[in-house]
Amino acid sequence: MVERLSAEARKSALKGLSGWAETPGREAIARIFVFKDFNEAFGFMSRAALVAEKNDHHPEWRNVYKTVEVVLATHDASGVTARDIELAKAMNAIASQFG
Ligand code: HBI
Repeated sequence: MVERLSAEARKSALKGLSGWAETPGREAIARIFVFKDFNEAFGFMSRAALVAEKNDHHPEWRNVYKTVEVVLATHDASGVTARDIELAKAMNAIASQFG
């Protein structure tokens, strides 16, 4: 079972996660990605989905046209864990491949 990060650990992990922030009122982290168009947004989601499946750790996300809103938390730990930080880093890397 992966360990829930303390508030302090969450804050320091976020320092290395460009664009991500804690969600108010819930132990989770979130980012809004904006792409050129739907095609790129969905391409991002397709690649991120494969990483999520490989890691058995899945995002809570919403796509409206070229925007993808992502919230990451570890349900099993009722908070943010290293798995969320890892997936956020992977998502940032995938997003950086798009224009
Ligand atoms: N994804 N975000 C998230 N949090 C989880 O606790 C989780 C998951 N994907 C699969 C998963 N847990 C499995 O290990 C089962 O616990 C559902």
